[in-house]
Amino acid sequence: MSESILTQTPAWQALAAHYQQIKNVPLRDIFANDATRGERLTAEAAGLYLDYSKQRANNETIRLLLRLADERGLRAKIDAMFRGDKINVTEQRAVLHVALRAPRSEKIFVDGVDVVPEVHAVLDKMTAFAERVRAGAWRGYTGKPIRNVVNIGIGGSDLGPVMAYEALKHYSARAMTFRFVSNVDGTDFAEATRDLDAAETLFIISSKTFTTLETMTNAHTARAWFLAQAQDEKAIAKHFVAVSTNATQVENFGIDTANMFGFWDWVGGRYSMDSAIGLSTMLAVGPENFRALLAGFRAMDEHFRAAPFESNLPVLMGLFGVWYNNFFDAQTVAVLPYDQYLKRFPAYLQQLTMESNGKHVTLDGAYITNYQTGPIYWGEPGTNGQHSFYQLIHQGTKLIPCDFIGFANPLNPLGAHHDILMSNIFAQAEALAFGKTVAQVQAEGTPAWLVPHRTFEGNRPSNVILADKLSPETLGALVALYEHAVFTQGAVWDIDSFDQWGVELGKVLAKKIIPELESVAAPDLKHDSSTNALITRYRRLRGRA
Ligand code: G6Q
Repeated sequence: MSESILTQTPAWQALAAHYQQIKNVPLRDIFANDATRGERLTAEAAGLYLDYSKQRANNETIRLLLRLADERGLRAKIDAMFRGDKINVTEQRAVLHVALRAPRSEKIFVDGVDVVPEVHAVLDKMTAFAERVRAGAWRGYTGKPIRNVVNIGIGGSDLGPVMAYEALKHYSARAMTFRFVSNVDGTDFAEATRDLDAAETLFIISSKTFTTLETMTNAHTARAWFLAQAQDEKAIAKHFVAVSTNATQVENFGIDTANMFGFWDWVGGRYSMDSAIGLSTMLAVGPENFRALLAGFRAMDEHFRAAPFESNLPVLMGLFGVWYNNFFDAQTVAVLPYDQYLKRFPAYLQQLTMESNGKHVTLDGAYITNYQTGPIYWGEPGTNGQHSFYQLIHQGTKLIPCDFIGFANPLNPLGAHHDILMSNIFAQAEALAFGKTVAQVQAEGTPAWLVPHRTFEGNRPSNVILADKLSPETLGALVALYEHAVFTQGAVWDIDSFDQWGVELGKVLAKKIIPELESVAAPDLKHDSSTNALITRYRRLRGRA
């Protein structure tokens, strides 16, 4: 297998040379020489305004990044995804989360079959079900309506639903309780159900494969918890529904497949929050808001597919990510939503970005030895982070590009709160970019010995994403923005952004260790000395020595 050739391409080489010229140019100077930059270096789509003027880039940088996108065949790759080509090469699958938000009139073919009617059939089934539950017409085994919904799933079958529920809580049915169980740690299930009445509780078992160990363990625990009260297996049909692609396993578990909501192998787990995996979201916010969410996704899809790259939000964001990751050697990206409802957005993005682009071989299987792929994503909602980790972003020795996300109109207007909140986004982005010079610090009468400590170098780049308000539409557009930025980067790095072989090894090893922990007789341990010693100590602490 040969090495990837990305770094030998003309655009890459030109960017490497250009980096040497621009790497020490302060944003302060760039802005001073260009009075309209803050208005010009912006783009807008699907209700989102992106200010990328505080990127360490000039016209030439942008020209070269766009050339890189062209050289890497981004346009053809976008078309291939939307067309339903099997671009997830290692799993031989199409990648069609965009079909989940296509209107009924669209036709998208996978293996000669138009998938859009199936998508809408599932959406209609979800709608009918959600309406019955929300109206109190779907009754539990004692005749009581459903008041509690517990989604059991993990990874892509959990992070999207949790994030969307939290993000859209303002629009949710407040008389209902929504809980999410993902961790195989029994505490997760115990705490999520301790105050719930089984007679009023609906479990959604969300698992594409319906074989995931954590989810199946939690699902069986839920079944036992429910039956301990209901005492009748026939009652299960009223309290358990499934979201899956695996009808056989759903049936084996004892769920009536009439209460199964399907999806397809061309929907990746981390790209599935707008498929039936979003059933908990629809139950919480109602079918109309769910469709508004899909419309937001769709608006960004259309923009990504049709807009010229120079004004294409996901393309620009993706390319700036490459710029810092590969030329400035930035290792992480901070995502900083200034909205409490988006508190789970960074966690959601971690899976979307890192499971997609944390890869070490190209699509052809060549080892990537001479450039970096996906960076580490992390973040917390503002303003909390300002009083903890922002210190390192402002004055540490690492470069951390930031994405600030904010909304003009609050969902909970309370006195001056919102202006205070938003002033912090603008102030942080300004401080990061322009800092505070030695001369400015001296002019404040700071003693000489303290001057270095109080100086801010600046030149810390950020995007500011601003929208009118956090609505289902805006959330859909925001998620699609990141989905497609991830796609753009995967296209440049020549990797499969849609597989996740890296999660396999640990799963296989855990399956091997489970019986070694459980067995009464001391097992013949054949691991390394560290793993053997840990297992032995655990067994002793559990009284199984
Ligand atoms: C996401 C991954 C992974 C997956 C979970 C749950 O892209 O594929 O996070 O979503 O492992 O899988 P199941 O839905 O099959 O239980």
